Amino acid sequence: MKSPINPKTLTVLVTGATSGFGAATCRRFIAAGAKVIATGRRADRLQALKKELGPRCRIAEFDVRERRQVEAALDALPKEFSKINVVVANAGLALGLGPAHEASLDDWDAMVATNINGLLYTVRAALPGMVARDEGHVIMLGSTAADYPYPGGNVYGATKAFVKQFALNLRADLLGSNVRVTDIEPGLAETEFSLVRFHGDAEQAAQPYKGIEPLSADDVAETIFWSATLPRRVNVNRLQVMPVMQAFGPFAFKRK
Ligand code: NDP
Ligand code: 8X3
Repeated sequence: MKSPINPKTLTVLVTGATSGFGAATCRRFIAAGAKVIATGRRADRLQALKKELGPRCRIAEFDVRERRQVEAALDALPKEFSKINVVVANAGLALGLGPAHEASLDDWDAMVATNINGLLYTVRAALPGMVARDEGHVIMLGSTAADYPYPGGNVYGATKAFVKQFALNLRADLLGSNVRVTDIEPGLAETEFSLVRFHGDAEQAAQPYKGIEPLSADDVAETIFWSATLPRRVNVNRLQVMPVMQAFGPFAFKRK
C-alpha cells in the first residue's frame, strides 16, 4: 500500500495568501515541512507572512486578473521553488448581495475576472510543469454557492459553478497522468470574505456570522492539506464542508 505523500516533498503555490484560507493554507503546509510560494496583491501582508514563515516561504506579488503578471511571476521562480507540485487556486471574492437587476456591473466584472479568469491563468501557468513531471495537484476553491442558490448570490454562485465544472473537466483531460484535481467547496467561513463582499462595511459584514459558529480558515486549510497528502492513487474530486450550524432550507414560494 502506497503511503500518504510526505509534505516535505511539496512545493505549494497559493494564490490569495494575504488573508483567510490562503494564509492559513500557507501556515499549514509550512508547519508540515513543505515549501510555499505565497501570492497576493498586498505586499505588506506578504512581507509579514514571509517574516513569520521563514526561508521555506517565498512570496510573489501579483494580481491574478493580469495574465502576464501571473505567467511572469511563475517564470521568475528560482530553481528551488520552480517545481510546483500543488497549486491552490484560492484567490477570489464576492462583491455585493443585491438582486441582479440592482447589482453593480463593476462588481460582476471583478468577480468574473478574479474567480474565473484569475483562476484559469493560475492553473494554466502551473499545469504544463506538472504534466511534464507527471505529478502534481490542482486544488481550487469552489463554494457551496455553486450548488445551492441564494438571493443575491447571482454572479458569485455562478463563478463557483464554473470552478466546479472546470475542475471536473480538468480531471477528464488529465486522465492518464498523475496530476490530481480537487474542488474544495466550503460553506460559511469567517475570513475577510464578508468585509470584501460588503465593500468594507464592518457592521454588514458581521451579519452572516451572528449567532453561528462558522468554519474557520484553519478548518478549510486542513481539508486542503488532507486532500494534498493522501496517497497518490486517491483523487478527491469535490469536497463540500459546512459548519454544523448551517444546513439547507425548503424551496421558496411567492404566495398570493
Ligand atoms: P479573504 O477575503 O479572506 O481572502 C481572499 C484572498 O484573495 C486575499 O488574500 C486576496 O488578496 C486574494 N485576492 C482577491 N482578489 C485578488 C486578485 N485580483 N489578485 C490576487 N489575489 C486576490 O477570503 P477567503 O479566504 O474566505 O476566500 C478565499 C476563497 O475561498 C475565495 O475564492 C472565496 O470565494 C472562497 N470561499 C470563501 C468562503 C467563505 O465563506 N469565506 C466560502 C467558500 C468559498 P489581496 O487582496 O492581497 O490580493
Ligand atoms: C462563500 C459562502 O454562502 O457566502 O462562498 O456564498 S456563501
